Amino acid sequence: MKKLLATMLLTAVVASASAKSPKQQSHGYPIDPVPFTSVKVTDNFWGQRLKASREVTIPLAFSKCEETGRYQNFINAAHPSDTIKVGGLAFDDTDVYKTIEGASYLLQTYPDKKLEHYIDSVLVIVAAAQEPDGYLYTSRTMNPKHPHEWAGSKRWEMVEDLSHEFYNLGHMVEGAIAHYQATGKRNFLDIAIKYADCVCREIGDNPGQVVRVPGHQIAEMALAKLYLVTGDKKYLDQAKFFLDKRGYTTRTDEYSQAHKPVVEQDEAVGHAVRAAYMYAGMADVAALTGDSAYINAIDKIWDNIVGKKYYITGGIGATSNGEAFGKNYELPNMSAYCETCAAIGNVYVNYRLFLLHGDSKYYDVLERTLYNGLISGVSLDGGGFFYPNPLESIGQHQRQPWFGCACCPSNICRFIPSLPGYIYAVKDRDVYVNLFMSNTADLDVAGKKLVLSQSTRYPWNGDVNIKVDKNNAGKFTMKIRIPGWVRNQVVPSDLYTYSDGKRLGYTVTLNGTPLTGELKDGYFCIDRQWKKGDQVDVHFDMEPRTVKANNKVEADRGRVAVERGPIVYCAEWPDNDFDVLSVFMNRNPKFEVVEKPELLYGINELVTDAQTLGYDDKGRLTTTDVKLTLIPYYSWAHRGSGAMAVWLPQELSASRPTMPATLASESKINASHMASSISAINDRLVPKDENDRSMPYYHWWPKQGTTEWISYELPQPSTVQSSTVYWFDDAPWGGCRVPKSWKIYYRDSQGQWQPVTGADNYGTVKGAANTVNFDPVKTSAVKLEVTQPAEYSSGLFEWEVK
Ligand code: FUB
Ligand code: ZN
Repeated sequence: MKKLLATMLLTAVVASASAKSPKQQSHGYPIDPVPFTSVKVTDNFWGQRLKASREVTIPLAFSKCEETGRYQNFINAAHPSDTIKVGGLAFDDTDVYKTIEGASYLLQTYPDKKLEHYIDSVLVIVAAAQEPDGYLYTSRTMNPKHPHEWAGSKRWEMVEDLSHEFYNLGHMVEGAIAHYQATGKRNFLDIAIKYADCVCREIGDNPGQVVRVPGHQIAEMALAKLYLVTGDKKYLDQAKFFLDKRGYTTRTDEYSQAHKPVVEQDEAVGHAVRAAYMYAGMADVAALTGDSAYINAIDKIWDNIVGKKYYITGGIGATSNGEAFGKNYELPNMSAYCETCAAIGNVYVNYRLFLLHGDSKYYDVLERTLYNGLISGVSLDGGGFFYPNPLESIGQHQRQPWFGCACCPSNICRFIPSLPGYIYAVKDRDVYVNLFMSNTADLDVAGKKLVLSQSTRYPWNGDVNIKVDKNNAGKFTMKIRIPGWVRNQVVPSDLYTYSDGKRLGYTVTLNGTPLTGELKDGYFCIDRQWKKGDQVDVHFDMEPRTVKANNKVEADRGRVAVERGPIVYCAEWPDNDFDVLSVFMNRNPKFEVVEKPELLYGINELVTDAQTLGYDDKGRLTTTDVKLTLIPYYSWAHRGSGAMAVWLPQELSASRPTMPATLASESKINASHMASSISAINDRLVPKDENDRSMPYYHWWPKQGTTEWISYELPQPSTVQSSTVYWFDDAPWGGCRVPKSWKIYYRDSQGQWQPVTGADNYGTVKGAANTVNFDPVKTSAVKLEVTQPAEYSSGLFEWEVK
C-alpha cells in the first residue's frame, strides 16, 4: 500500500488550507453541540477504546481497503474498460470514505503528518475516479457497459433499490467534511461538492431531471451538513427533497421506509440502519427548516422504538430478515440482529432528539446503546468486529477482523473517535453534562470561555467529580443528567422494569455542601455564579439490578437480565464451568461485585448463587448449585467461542435443562462447507415451528442449486435406523428453501459411503421433524446429502440420528 500511494503522492495536487473558506451556517438546533475537538478524554474506560481505535481499528481498516481491492476500484474507474469484472459490493467505496472520516477525527486531536499524507495519497486515486461532471461511483465508471449487477444500466436507474449511488454520496460528504475540518484542505471536500452538485443537477422534478429517493438513506444527513459547511442552500433543499418525495416514487415498501410519506410514519419499520439514518436526517432538516411535521413523526417513531422495539442492550433491528425492525415486542435473543451500524444510527437519532427537546430521556437511551450494544460491535483491542450483536449464543458467533460487507467496522472507525463530542452540550447559559467520563472540556457559554473537568471511575462506580477549571462566563446553570437507571427507570417506557424492589438514590454536593432540588427534564440544575475551583460531587448509587421485560416480549418471558449502572451483564462460558444456557436464577438473587482489573481490560464481575438444570440418565430433572459469574455484555466473545446469555431464566417455563447426550451431539461434524454456525445442527435445540428464529440454524448460502453434505463421525460404531431433519426455509424474503431431495448414507467397512436401504420417507416439511426410517445398519459414520433447489440454498436447524 505504502509504495503505491507514495508514488501517487508525488503527483498529488492538494489545495492549500488558505483556499477560500465557505460560510458556516448555524445548525438550527435549539441546543448547541460541544464538538469532540473541545473535549479531551482522559478516562480509563473510554481512553482505552479511543487508543484502540487510533492504533488498531483505523490502520486496520485502511489496510483492509487496500487488501480487498477497494482502492483498486478507484484506480480501475480512472481507467475504465469493458473487460473489467465489477465485483464486491456496490458500496465498497464508502469504506474508504468512512475510514478517512474516522482518521480525520483523529487528526483533529492527534495531528499526524504521515497519516495526513497517506490520506492525501488515497484522495488522489479517489479524485481520478470522478467523472468530469462529478459522478463518482466506481461500480459503474470502471466498466459502464457491464457495471455492477446492482447498478442498473444507467445512472440512478437502481438507486431506490440496490445501487447505493446516493449512499456513496452521503458517506463521501460526511468523510469530506470531517477531512476539511481536520486539515483545512479542500482536496476531499471539492470532490464531494462536485458529486453533490451532479446529484442536485440531475435529481429533482424540473425538466431534464429525474425524481429519485435514496434506496439507503444517509444523503439526507450528509447534505444538510454540506449546507452548514458551504452555506449553499441547494444541498438542504436536496436533503428535504429526498425526504419529501419518499413514498411518492416507485418505491413504496416498508423495508425502505417508503410505505407512507415520512411525516405520516409512526412506527419504526424496515431496514434498521436505513431507518435510523432517515430519522436522524429528518431531525437535521427539521432543525434547519423549522418543519415540525418531521419532528412530530420522529417523536412518534421514537416512542414506538423505545416502547416496543428496543433491546435491553440498546440494540435495534430484531431480525436478519431484511436486517430489519421486527413487529412490536418481537425481540428474539439468539437471532437478534442488532447490527452495529444500527446501534450507531440509534445514537445519532437520540442525540438529535436531545438537541431538539433537551430531555435527558434521549441520553438514557443513547447511554444504554453506547455502553452495551454499540461497543460490543468492536473487540477491546479494536481489531475484531461483530456485525449482528445477539443476546444469546451457543458459540456460533465470533468477532471477525473484517467482512465482505464491511459497513460495521468502517462505521466503528468513524464513530469511536467522535465520542468526546457527546459528553456536553450548551444552550445559552445552560451547560448540560450528559455523559460521565474523565475529561477536560473547553466550552463556549454565551461567547465566554468555560473550562470544566470531570474525574470518575464510571461505569464501575457512580462517583463523578466535576470541577470548574476556568470561568469567564459568570453565572450559568449546570445541568447534570441523573440517569434513568438511578431513578428506577430502565428505559423511558414500560418495555423493561426493575424486578428487585430496590430503590437507588443519588446525591449532589457543591464544594462539600449537599444540594437538593427537583429534576427538570431529568437534569439536576445548579444555577449560580460559578468561580474557578468550584467542585460538584455527584454520587449515583450503583447496585446490581434485575430487570424484567414487558410480558408481551415472548423471548424474555420468565427471565431476568442483570445490570449495574449503565452496564448490562451476561453469563459467558469461560467464567462458568457449566452450561450457562441451563442456568436457573434464584428468586431474589444477591450479587457480589468483584473488581477484576486484569480481566478483559478491567471489568467488574457480578457473582451470585444460582442453579443449573439437567436430566439424569433416567430422564429425571436434576438441579446443581453453582456460583454464576456475569461479565459486561460488551466484553463477551473475547476468549474463544461458546455459550452466552443475557436473559436468564427465573421461571421453570423459561428454563432449558441440559438435554441428555445423543448420538448426534456426541459426534464430530464434517461438512462440504464448514461455518461456525454448523454447531447448530447437533445442539439438541429444535424449532417450535418453521418461523422459530430463537435458535441457531445452519445453511449453505450463498451456494445455490448444488449438492452439499454433512457427516457425523459417531463416538463409537453404532447401529442406526432412523434420522430426523428440521429444515430451515426463510421464504419469501430469504434465499433458503427446503431441499429438492436428500439422502442418508452410512460408511461401510471399506470406508466407502453407501446409501441406506429401505428408506421410507425423505420429507421436506419446513421447521418440523422429517423422520426417515431405514434398514438398521452398524456403522462408524453417517452422511446427510442435500440437493439444493435451483437458484436457492438449503439449511437446517437440527439433524438427529438414532
Ligand atoms: O447497504 C449498506 C449497508 O450494508 C447497510 O447499512 C447494512 O445493513 C448492510 O446491509
Ligand atoms: Zn453495518
